[in-house]
Amino acid sequence: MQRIFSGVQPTGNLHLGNYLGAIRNWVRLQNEFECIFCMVDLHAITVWQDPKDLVKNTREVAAGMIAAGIDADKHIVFNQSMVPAHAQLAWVFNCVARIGWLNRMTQFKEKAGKHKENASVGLFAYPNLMSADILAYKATHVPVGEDQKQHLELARDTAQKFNSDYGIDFFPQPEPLIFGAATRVMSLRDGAKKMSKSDESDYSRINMTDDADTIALKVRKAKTDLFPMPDSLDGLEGRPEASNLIGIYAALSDKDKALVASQFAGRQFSEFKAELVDLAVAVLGPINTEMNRLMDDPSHIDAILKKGAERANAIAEPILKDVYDIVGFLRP
Ligand code: AQP
Repeated sequence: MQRIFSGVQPTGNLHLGNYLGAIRNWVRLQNEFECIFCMVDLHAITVWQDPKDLVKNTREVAAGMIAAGIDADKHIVFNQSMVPAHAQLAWVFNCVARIGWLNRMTQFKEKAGKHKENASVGLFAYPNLMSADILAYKATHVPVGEDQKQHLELARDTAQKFNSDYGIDFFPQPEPLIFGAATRVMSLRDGAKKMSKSDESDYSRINMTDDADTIALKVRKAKTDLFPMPDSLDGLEGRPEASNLIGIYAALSDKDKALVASQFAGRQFSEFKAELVDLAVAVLGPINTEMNRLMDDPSHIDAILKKGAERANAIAEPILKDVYDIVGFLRP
């Protein structure tokens, strides 16, 4: 069976973008693939995290995934730091990948901002750790949002260079799985920025922990323009906020965006927003309830993660050992 690896950073505020762009797709892939889902806590600390929050957020992401429908009995759910092979293989890849490759990564440029010299070395080397995440399991497929496509290309290049440096066909070329409509959910305050956990404004996103009233308030306050709803996608040109809200409605209802535009053609945004609230609450409400139930029992979540880490280790450790043999590390 083909194998998927994918991860979420436990950086708090798991949101609708993470759900529509990632977690919901993973739920749908569970029948076709052997899946490995990871709370990537090593990635999270590339930007400083409060240690107590990191623990809490790791459990919260696990709860969110399971509440959304990830089957942790059938598939592997764990946190990255519990499996040493990620960091160990990342070091090997630090020595395989080229600085020039990493210099081209747009996410580093965005996240480091103007003060690149002050960014952590980890933030720069982040893509090599991501390559290790995938290749430590010889994953064949990686579901990625638009924002991660470039990193996956780098993982493919790294796999290929490792194979050619050592003259062995060892790592597969992982294939991207890119999904439709909601691959990029934008901020509710600014249609040009992606919805993000780290956005300072809580009104920029719908969190998976938000209750119905909070969702309603955030959707009502979401930025729009003064024009009525268009009757086709052409009418969304230059209207990023309107386009985003229609995209969210389409993704939540599993409909085509053009169909949603025609459904609401000519109506006021206030009417559309009321229907969007109902839809968002209907989809997220049951997940929210289940997430809260799971988070009431942290020891249960910890037990799931521990078992997941054991299963992940059982796959990754032999692959790492082979890598160490290939590169010539003596293991007496
Ligand atoms: N706005 C988004 N729309 C669609 N998909 C998104 N993802 C993230 N934001 C959106 C997808 O969610 C998965 C997990 O993302 P991540 O936790 O690895 O980190 P990120 O991409 O950096 O997400 P955030 O929310 O913006 O976090 P911060 O603020 O901490 O950087 C990925 O598959 C991602 O594509």
